[in-house]
Amino acid sequence: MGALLMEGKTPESLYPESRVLIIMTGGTICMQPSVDGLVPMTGFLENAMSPRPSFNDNSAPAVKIHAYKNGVKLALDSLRTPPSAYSRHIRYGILEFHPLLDSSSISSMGWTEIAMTIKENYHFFDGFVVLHGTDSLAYTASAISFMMSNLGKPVILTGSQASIFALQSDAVDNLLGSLIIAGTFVIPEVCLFFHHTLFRGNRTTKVSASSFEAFDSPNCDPLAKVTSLGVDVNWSLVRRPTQIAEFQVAESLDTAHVACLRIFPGIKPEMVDSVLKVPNLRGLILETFGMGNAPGGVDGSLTKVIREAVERGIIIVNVSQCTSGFVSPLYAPATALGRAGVVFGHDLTTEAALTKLSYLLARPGWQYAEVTAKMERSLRGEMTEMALPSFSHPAGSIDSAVGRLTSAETAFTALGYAIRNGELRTVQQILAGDEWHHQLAKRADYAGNTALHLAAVGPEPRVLRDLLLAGASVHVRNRANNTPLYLAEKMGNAECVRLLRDAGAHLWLDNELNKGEGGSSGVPSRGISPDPEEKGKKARAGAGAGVGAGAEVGKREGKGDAGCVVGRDDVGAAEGGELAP
Ligand code: ASN
Repeated sequence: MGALLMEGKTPESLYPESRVLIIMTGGTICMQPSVDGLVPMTGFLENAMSPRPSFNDNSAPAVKIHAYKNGVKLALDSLRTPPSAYSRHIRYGILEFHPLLDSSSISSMGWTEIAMTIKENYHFFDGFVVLHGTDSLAYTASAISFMMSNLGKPVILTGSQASIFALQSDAVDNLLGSLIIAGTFVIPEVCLFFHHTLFRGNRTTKVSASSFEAFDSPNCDPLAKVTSLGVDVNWSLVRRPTQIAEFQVAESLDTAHVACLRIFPGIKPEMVDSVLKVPNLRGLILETFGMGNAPGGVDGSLTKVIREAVERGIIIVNVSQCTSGFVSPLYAPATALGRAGVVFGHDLTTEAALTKLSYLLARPGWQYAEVTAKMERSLRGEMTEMALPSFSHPAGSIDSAVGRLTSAETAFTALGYAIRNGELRTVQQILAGDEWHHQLAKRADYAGNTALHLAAVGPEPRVLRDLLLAGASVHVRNRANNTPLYLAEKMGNAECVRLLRDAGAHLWLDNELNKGEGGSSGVPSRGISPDPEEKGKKARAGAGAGVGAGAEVGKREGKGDAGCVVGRDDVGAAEGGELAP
């Protein structure tokens, strides 16, 4: 199916659009030479993206989209990409921060600004791309990953080693890859995309000052790779919220009272002591040798200095200077540090350790014991947790045949039946197996309906609750472009609606601005024609939940696979149920 091109008219497309907000903070990607060296320049949308066909299909260039900044509603110019390999356009606008920074100057205030901007705009976009300099990118990615809890949508940070205005640059690839992933896949993590690779942000570190392959994630495989065929997502690594709670942002970090110190051969205990005696210091990241070793000193004086600091309430976290591997009290020097009260950061990067400690120290009311305990556990996938023993249900322990199903297809079909019939126990048995079974909660059938879509129209809300707790995404849409919440509302499943909303689900706002200014040539309602009768119903439902009439209003064309009337005029493909909006 191709775009309908009419001479002299705005080209229209039969492909649906996703919507992504780009947040521009600065960095080389937007820099131009000046007498003072390279400096960031404003006007990225007009100057860098609009002239490039891969970022602008030249459809309706006047379309405005809404975004919020500090409570002010802004009308942003938007552009859209040509259809991607996933048969979607990505429509995007850019919010530029002032001033734009070289990322070496970013501080925790910048992290708060990024996180709060995403929070303000969370309900209006399918995903977020943050453009940022590379120098401190891994710190920012780590910091905002801790600040955000129950994230349900992709947040992708990227930048480039050469300016987008340079003849040879990595900027276009990095930006386009980020945009397509953010608008296509529900990867609900803070990620860093660079050189065709999507990393978990809090696992990254900048490994090259000049190469286009600037980042690595030495202790965690990439979440996705861009190949000539599309995007290859490693779904088994992707983390999802597994509690019923809304997206939240912790506004502040305490970076003012933490420090980082790299141990070197011959380091004097007095040097370490003077850092530990900086007034009001609350935490120190100690970069040690290999598996966590530091010179004890002939008389153990370094260990003594450290013990005294711990006794004063300073949290000292041991991380390795090596890029891969982990720290552990294996060797005597590391054991001595552990006995002195040092916390072992396992395979945390320095960037993640520093920002995690800053995040934990800023949580109101959290004391030493709580902070150190949280430091040793993974909060956002930032450290490798001890593998839990995986157990597959022994044959016979489950009284129904589904327990012995081996093929994913068959198991998913059985899960679907159980959900439709409200058989809670059977659903629990299927999901309670090993990781392979657990993944079923995230698959989709040929119509793009995930288990959550089926549960939303099913008879048993407790099934829906268990799926949410198993990590099912509330934001995935089926091929008709409908979310589980939309289906639950339409079926009048009040308890499912409540659970889904508690888990952060929301209906989509239509863009009133475009209705006003662009009329029908404005941003299409994701390819779905609103049915006037339904629209009234949605407006009421939406108003109660603090949102307006949704763009998810389905066209009454027939029964969708979820056993509910859904639209069919969308072409959103499904891949493992993970295709987003
Ligand atoms: N100095 C630049 C920055 O971090 C480096 C870059 O973006 N490649 O802003």
